[in-house]
Amino acid sequence: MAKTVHVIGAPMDYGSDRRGVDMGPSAIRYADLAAQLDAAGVDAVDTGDLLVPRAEERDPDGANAKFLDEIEDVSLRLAAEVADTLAEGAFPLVLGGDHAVAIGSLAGSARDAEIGALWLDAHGDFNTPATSPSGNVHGMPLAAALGRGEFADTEWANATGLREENVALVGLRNLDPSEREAIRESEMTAFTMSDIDERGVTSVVDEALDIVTAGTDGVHVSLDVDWLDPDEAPGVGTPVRGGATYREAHAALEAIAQRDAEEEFLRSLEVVEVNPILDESNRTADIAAELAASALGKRIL
Ligand code: HAR
Ligand code: MN
Ligand code: MN
Ligand code: MN
Repeated sequence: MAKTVHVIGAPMDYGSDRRGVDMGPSAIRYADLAAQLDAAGVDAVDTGDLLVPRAEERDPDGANAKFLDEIEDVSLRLAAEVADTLAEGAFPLVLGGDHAVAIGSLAGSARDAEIGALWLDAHGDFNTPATSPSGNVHGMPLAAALGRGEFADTEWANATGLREENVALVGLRNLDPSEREAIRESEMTAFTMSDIDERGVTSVVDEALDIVTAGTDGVHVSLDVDWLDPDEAPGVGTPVRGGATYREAHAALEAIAQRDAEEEFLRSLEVVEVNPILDESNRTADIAAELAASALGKRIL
C-alpha cells in the first residue's frame, strides 16, 4: 500500500547563526517536492508550516544555548504534529529549518515507540550547552534528544523511546574536541567520511541500518544537507569540504528505501539546513527534494 506522507514545514532558524535557513521549507517546495514525491509513488499531503515567531522579535537569552525558550515552544508543537501524523497512520516528512528541528521530530517519533536514528551529517550535533563553542542549538540536537548534560533537565527535548545504542551517525568530518570525546564514550556508532572512502557508502549505510533497526519499532532518518560536499550542496550555513558526492547521497538514500521495501522500518524523515540565501539557483533545495524522494522509494526503473 502506498505511504501517505504528511509534509510538515518547520521554518525555524533559532539554532544557527546564519539567517535564511527559515526559508528552507519554501525552497524545497519550490524545487517541486510534490512532483518528486509523486515520482516516489507516495500520496503526499502538505500540512503547511508550523508558526515560528521571528527571531528578530525575540531575545536569544543565554549564550550557551541561544533561543532555547523559543526552540522549546516550536519543538513541543513539532513533536505533537509528528506524533499525531504517526497516530493517523501517515508518515511525517519534516522540512527544516536548522537541525534544531530534530529535537521535535525525534521527540514526536519516539513518543509511543522504541526508535533508532540514522544521522547523515558532516557534524556530530552532540554538543551540550556546556561544551558548545557557539551556543547554537543546531549543534546539540542529538545530545538534547538523549538527555545529555543540561538536557537531563529539559524533558521536552528528550526522545523517550530513543536509546543511544540505536543511533548511527554517518559521514562525520567536523567535530569539536569535547564533542568528539563524548561521541567516543557514548553507545552511539559513528562512521566518518573515511569509512565511506574505504568501504563505499552502501556498505556503511547497510551496517548503520543494522544498528538503528536492532530491536526497534522504526527508524527516524535525519538528513542534514551539509552531509553532502559543498560543491554539490552549497546552500548551507556550516559547509565542510570532503562530503558525500551527489551519487553517494543518492545511493545511500536509495539503499534505505530498498531495504525499507522489505523490512518496513522507516518511520519518519527530515531534511534540514537548506539555506536558499547561501545557495546557487536553489541547487541544494533541488537535491533535498530528490533525496527525500529517493528515501521514499523513487526508482529509475
Ligand atoms: N559543532 C559546531 C557547533 O556546535 C557546529 C555545528 C554545526 N551545525 C550544523 N549541524 N549544521 O550539523 O557550533
Ligand atoms: Mn527568550
Ligand atoms: Mn546537523
Ligand atoms: Mn551539519
